[in-house]
Amino acid sequence: MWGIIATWRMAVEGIGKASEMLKAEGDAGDAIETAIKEVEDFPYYKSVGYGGLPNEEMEVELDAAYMDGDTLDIGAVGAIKDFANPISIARRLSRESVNNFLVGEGAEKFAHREGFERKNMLSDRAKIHYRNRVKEVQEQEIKPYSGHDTVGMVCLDTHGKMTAATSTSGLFMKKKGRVGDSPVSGSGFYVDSMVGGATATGLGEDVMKGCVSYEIVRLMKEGMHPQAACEKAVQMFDETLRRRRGKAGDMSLVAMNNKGEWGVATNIEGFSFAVATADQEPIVYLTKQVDGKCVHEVASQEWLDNYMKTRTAPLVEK
Ligand code: SD4
Repeated sequence: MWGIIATWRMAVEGIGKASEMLKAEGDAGDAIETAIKEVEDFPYYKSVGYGGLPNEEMEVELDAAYMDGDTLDIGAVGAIKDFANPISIARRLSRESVNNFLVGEGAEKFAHREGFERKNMLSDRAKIHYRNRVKEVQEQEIKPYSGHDTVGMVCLDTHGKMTAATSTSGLFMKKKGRVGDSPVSGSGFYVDSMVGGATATGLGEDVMKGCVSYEIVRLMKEGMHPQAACEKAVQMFDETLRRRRGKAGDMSLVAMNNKGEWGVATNIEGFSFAVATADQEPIVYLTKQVDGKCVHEVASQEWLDNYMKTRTAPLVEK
């Protein structure tokens, strides 16, 4: 058995590439890194890698993480600038015995010394988005910009090895130095090859309050199916936040266990995700809430066409 699941429609091309590697009995680490790089390199996704939306100071600061579910090795970078593939730097850091999570200048120094590709990650489109947003956002509380989506993946290879990985430009207009849940173990991701893995997208500040990815893996370890584990963890934590704080930020999680079974849960409308396994070609699903329950269905061709059209449409400066 092999499988890979990822947050958001944008992951599907990467998942396609990873599938070919997994089919050929490739390694879950190589497959997930390839898949995430594909998303990082695509200029029209404005929330991951090149083309990602900048912080308040118009700088693109990126967060990424990699976890090996066999050894439990973790590598992560926070608020790193000017490198093409943060995921590869995170994976490289996972092989160090200490200093596994580096931020800002320290992360950049490490990446430079290790010979990772430098790149100015601020695209012209992102500059237009920034200038437009400056006009809108003044004095408003910063929320994850709609369509501002972290890519998170969980992967299982034919050898039974599992990995998890994330990559994001975080919240649009975040403060310089702000780091979200995505590079934080247990919050943005977690994986244990003996059980399974989970990964999150949404408001990092809230996901971190509940270590939601770890909670899902913990529930799967108790014997729950990934779908039941995702539903329970997301629903309970969403309720907890509403009860204790009066509101809950966006929170969407996907999970896969070491049998290739998967699940999803979200507290928003219209969350998309992509899955491929030995039994199914890469498919994009969309979620919707029905009677308070999160259900998912295969995305229609019309939805898929419209997705790309809106992502690549010409941008006008307001
Ligand atoms: C963060 N979780 O930095 C990320 C942002 C995100 O959909 O996933 N937005 O908080």
